[in-house]
Amino acid sequence: MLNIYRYETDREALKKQLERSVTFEPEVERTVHDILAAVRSGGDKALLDYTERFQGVRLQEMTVSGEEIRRAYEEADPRFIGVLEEAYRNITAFHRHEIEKSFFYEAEGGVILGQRVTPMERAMLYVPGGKAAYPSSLLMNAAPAQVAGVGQIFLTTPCDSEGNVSSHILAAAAVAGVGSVYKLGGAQAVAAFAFGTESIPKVDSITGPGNKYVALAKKQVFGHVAIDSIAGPSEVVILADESADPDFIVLDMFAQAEHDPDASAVLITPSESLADAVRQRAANRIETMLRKEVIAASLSSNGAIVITGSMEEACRVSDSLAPEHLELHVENPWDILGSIHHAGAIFMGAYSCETVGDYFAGPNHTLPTNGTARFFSPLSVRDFIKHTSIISYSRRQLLACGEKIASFADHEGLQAHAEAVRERLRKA
Ligand code: HSO
Ligand code: ZN
Repeated sequence: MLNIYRYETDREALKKQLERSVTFEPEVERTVHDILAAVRSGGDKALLDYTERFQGVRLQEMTVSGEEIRRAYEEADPRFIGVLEEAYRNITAFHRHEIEKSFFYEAEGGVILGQRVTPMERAMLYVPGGKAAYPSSLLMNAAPAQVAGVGQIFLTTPCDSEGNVSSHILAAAAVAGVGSVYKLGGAQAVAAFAFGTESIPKVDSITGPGNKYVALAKKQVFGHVAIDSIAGPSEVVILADESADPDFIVLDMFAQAEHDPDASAVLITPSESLADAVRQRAANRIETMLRKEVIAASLSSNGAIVITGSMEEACRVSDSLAPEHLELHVENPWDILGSIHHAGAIFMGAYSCETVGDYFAGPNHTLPTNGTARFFSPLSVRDFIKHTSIISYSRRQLLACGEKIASFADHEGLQAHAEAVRERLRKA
């Protein structure tokens, strides 16, 4: 199930094993395109028609009532609510550190320049239904939007054929104080919030994970609204030395693999004995796992154990993958942190496993996948704010440099630009 590759000699085979394709089939692109166009022009009726077709229910009411949300909260296991509340506090506390301040300063000659930070007014958070209906993702999307100061937050999650949505999602919505919950899903929900319909408000931002229809719909409405990154299958790279516990590594690899047959888990280590122990224990332990088929499919098609010549080389291999999650199971993780440049989140040492970050620690679990950690960042408060430049020149200040500016415009052949300045110089 898990093959061992020697980096020195098996580089090509390893490259093949870890190759991910993130292309969307053209038929899916077309379907999504048609859904977006239909909802954009047909509004509520098109939205309800698609919901009936894909969810199997003609909705009388598109929203979940406050009463239903309250009931989900009250009927949930109070210990689960307690954990949700603590996780939500941790996530909120972390995201408060991301708040950006406006700045203003006095430039040369007393000119005042600045950048003002304001939140988006309306955000839609998408939470998938079915087997990936994760309350954790709801908290991870709601907290940064709330900390940013977004005025109105709408949550949408697809309902089942009876028109019901997951009670765990509703309980998490109650914990996060999100009271506006819609039962819509798929590309049609993205379209409705991107363009607005008679009953759905047009929003400024759409975030949250989803299936390929949702991902493509987000991609296609980008520009009409802001979106977060398009998440691919989840990945973990584990860098480990002799000091690592092979059981911890096996379970952390399984944790990644159980998400999806396309998920990828890779151990990179200079230690031959650790590589062997992990392979052996993974083979023994898989039988005990409830999702063993998914785990086995993921590990055999996208998993690997890589033996490198040194820890420095292991760091370079990890950097070349720019993994979504990187765990450092080494004696002194802080010593090698500086050798890692590309990763969505780095988990320091044997007791900082990815599960801690998925649910509880505070940093966002929406992370750049598929090598995009080279240039993208985790979901954050920054995704829910925007910047406005502020420029303030007085008459005297324009007089001092107006001719230079006008001559710049002359060089671009833009007469009105130049005259806009010279008129002021003449009248001064
Ligand atoms: N590992 C996933 C997030 C998640 N795990 C949700 C459990 N629930 C992507 O970072
Ligand atoms: Zn996870």
